[in-house]
Amino acid sequence: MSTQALVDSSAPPNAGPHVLDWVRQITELTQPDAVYFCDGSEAEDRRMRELIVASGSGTWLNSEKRPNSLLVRSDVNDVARVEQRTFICCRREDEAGPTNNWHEPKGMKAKLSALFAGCMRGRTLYVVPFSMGPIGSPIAQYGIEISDSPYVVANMRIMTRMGARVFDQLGQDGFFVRCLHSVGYPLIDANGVRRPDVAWPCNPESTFITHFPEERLIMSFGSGYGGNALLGKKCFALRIASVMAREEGWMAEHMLILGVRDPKGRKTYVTAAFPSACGKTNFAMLIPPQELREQGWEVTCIGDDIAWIKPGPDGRLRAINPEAGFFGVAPGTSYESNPMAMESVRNGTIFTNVALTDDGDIWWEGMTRESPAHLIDWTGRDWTPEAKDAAGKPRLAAHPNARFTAPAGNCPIIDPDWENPAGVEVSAMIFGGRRATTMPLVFQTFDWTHGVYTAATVGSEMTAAAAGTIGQVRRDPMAMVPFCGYHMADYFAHWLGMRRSVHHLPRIFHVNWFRKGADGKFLWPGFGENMRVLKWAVGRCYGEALGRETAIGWVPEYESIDWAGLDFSEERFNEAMNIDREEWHRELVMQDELFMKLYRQLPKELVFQRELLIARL
Ligand code: O2Y
Ligand code: MN
Repeated sequence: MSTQALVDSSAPPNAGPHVLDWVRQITELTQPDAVYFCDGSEAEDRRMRELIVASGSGTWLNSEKRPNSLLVRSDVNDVARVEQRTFICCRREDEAGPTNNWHEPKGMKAKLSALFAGCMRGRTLYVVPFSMGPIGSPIAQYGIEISDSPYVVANMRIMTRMGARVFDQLGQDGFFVRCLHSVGYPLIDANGVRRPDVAWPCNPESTFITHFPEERLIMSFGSGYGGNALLGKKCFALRIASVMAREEGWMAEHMLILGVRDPKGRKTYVTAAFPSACGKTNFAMLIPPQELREQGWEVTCIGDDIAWIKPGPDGRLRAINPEAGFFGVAPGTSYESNPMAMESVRNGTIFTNVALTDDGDIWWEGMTRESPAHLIDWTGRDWTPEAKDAAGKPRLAAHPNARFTAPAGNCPIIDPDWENPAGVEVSAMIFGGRRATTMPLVFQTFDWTHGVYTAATVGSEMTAAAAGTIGQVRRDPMAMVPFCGYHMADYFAHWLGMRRSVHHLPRIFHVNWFRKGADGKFLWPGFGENMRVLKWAVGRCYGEALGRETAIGWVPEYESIDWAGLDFSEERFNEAMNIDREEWHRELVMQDELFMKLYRQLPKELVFQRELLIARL
């Protein structure tokens, strides 16, 4: 069949000519056997899941324990985002900045065209129309992902608003981000010779995750996993959207959004940015301690990973979660650490690289205190608690980056306004990293500029503190280093510039749940107890909670934190809140490393902020 016939025979009547043109062009390039336009229906989802099972990578879970849920095992070489093969391809290298891998667009396109040529032979090309954010929202954006992976289709249906309604929204010429993806494993070669498929096709040697911000185009080749393949998430909602946001005066941030309902019934929305693997999903679904719940405190979840934030008609910042699901890390998630995440994965969930129990359910390290006596591990092998790897170390049943893809609507504490097209008003923003020393449990910055400086210098320790020295700190400003589609210094300037278009700026806080005492143990219990810090922060937004001015910002006194139900001594609190001048001087020297790297374009206000802090200390 001709390309034109392949596309036109399966296109829905509401797909615009600009959509069809692009699909024809990609069909011509990739040479699939069939083209299929996804409608987003339940029946279609069932077919996709059946295809995943038929491919050998998926297994239906016990339908009584996990209705409509799948376990999928990826190839062992395709298990995580691949930063070293992720590129920003804009015309000028200094637009991408020193924290991104840059490639000149023409050369990258040539390389990719060769890879994509014929790469879908023997496969079906799926056209996946999707919306990031509630369809019709003034903050939402649309995309179309072309992919040859049913796993991508099924995950995109959970993570985005996917389906034919998006074509109505696009009309005849509406803008959409072009997202092209292939697992890079054609079943027929250029000579027409066929090869059998494998359970999880991928092409790790030729993997490229590329972004063309000027064209609003994403091209991803060779990986079927997570952020490499579900292009709505990191690629679109952060790397491309950050560029769009800068040009259009809004913000695309690596932030969770939660709502805090206080005993007066007042609702306050807070966003928070922590680097990957710092417990963002746990904080987004926090259950306050019983004593605070009894007072009437409640947390609701809007999103666990990404926030799009725009000045509303009243000049206040309003945020949406552009996603519709959670792509959460499974290991460590339990009814103790995050009961709401556990409830969210009870049905309709796709689990990737977790272990399978003998009764057809899932398990991962940290899910229960005791591990089952027998499992099938994430690679499909028998597993017992005594299992060892080749080096004689205990063998993990689930991959450390094993994931669940669960609909956000499954979360019992999902906020009633999580799909409000107007978004929710942001009153506070919280930043934090994983710091064993230096950073107190919490402080409030003095103003927006000081807040931007604080967020721009967030970091996490890479190694534990050794005797007499401090572990090296990896800076991850606003937790955006892996996800900002342009120069980080210009990104800081954009943050500073938001002052001009926003009338009532959110309060900015810094937290550190990971400070350690002299005994090497965490000082702060974390998890639900973080509500006590959140309560203080919310109180600050209304001028109701007391703060003491210090060199680094406003801090709570022991009496300003609600300790109901927690035995936490003033001494321990003072340790967790200690501001040690020596440590801060070292911190400021280390911050210089980041500033030097970005110096040429760094807004001078941030340099002044650092000098002011030195003077105050
Ligand atoms: O390994 C991946 O592809 C996922 S990385 C990820 C997934 C969900 C939310 N956040 C992240 C992250 O790295 O920040
Ligand atoms: Mn993330």
